[in-house]
Formats: sequence, C-alpha cells, structure tokens
Amino acid sequence: MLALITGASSGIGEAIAKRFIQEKHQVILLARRKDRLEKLQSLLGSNCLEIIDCDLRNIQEVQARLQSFLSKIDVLINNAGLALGLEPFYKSPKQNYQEMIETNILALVELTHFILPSMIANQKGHIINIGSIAGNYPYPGSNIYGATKAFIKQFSLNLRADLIDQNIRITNIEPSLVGGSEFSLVRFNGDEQKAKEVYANTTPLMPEDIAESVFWCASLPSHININRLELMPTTQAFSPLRVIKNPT
Ligand code: 8X3
Repeated sequence: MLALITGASSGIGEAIAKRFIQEKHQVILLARRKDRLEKLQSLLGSNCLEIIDCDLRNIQEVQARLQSFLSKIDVLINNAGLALGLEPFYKSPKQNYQEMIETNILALVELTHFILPSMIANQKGHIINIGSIAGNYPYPGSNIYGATKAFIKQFSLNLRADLIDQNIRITNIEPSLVGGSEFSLVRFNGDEQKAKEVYANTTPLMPEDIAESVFWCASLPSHININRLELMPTTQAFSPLRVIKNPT
C-alpha cells in the first residue's frame, strides 16, 4: 500500500507513518515543518517516497507536488487538523475559527476532491479521516472545533453513500483524549503547563493507539468498510448533562 498522510510531522500522523513503514508499506508525508519531515524521512528509510513541506491550505502547491504520485496512492489519511482555544465562541478571535475551518474542513475537502478521481479510475482506494469524539458530543469550548469534526464525520458517511459502486472505502476515526502529541499545546497557544494538565494523573490514548486503529482499518480485507470508529481511554466516559440551579 502507498499511504498519503497529512499532518505527518508529529503526533498521530507520525505514528501512522511509522506503523505503515513497520509493515513494509510506502508513505508520502505532508506537513508544514520541513526539518521535522526530513528527520522522519531519514528514520523511515526508502519506503518514505516523498516529503511535501507545505501548508495544506495552499491547495495549488499541494496539487503540483502530488501530481506525479496521484495514480499510485492507495490510502489517503486526512489527519491534519487543529483545535485553537477553549473559550466560548463569542470570545474566540476570528483568526482562530477561520484557521480551524480552513484546515479541518476546506483543506481536507480540497485534497479529497483532488485525490478521489484517480482512486475512481483505479477502482480502489481508502480514505481515512481523523475525526474526533468532539464531532459526536458537545462540550464547553469545543464550538467550532467540534463542529468541524462533525462535518468530517458526516462528509465521510456521505462519501460512502456516493462511492458505494466504486470499491472505495471511507472511514472516520474518532479519538478522544490523545496524549503524546502537540494537540493541547496548539490548542492553548504554546502554554506548556496548561497542555500538560490535560493529561496529568490519567492515562490518555497515545498516538500509537490511533495509528493501530488506522492501520487495522486499512489492512482489513477489501470487502470490509469500517464506517466510524470511536476511541476513548478507559479512564474517560460520559458525564451527566449540566444543569444550572437558581438561574438569574
Ligand atoms: C480531540 C479530543 O476530547 O479534546 O479531538 O476534543 S477532545
């Protein structure tokens, strides 16, 4: 298999790349940070066919640099995405919600739209989107982030409906709390202390756990499509809905 992985320079994306390479598959890595991609490429060896250091939102550059690989890509792993801030929406600065919508939704849609015709021509392929439990359950401060992940979930399911006769699989992976990545550091704008507290004194999922589930979905026999896969650490579950007593 040849897998194109976005957001591949760290965390879940990096772990997915390592998992595919471990099984002697090939990868193309896309992310913004060239130095990190280069390091990862030298670690992964010759089955890392290409690194593409560019902002996924620059779809023209992404397309130009992917063109020669297009017909060979078996699996597209739409992992790039981010959460910015945890404040109520009315306090969220425009650049935060704009970047989340542009990256998590628009860039994912554009890349998928670019890759799909060659999968259809090949009559095979698998698109694996990294969604989130934030697309399934509301929580305070999740506002735009959760809404982008709900979009990804519904987009994944709707693609399945479109592609039923094309032998193309679509999967939405929906992780919860994942430690060992830069997710919270990015969410809290580089505040290391705040980011650390999210995972303190508990056992979160790790990027390797998500990579395992992605690889499992991709390596199942081709007549099986996992539509959605929601993952939580054993130390997390559901809370009662919040009720305000004596509202003013
Ligand atoms: C990341 C999981 O719970 O922080 O998508 O929204 S959560």
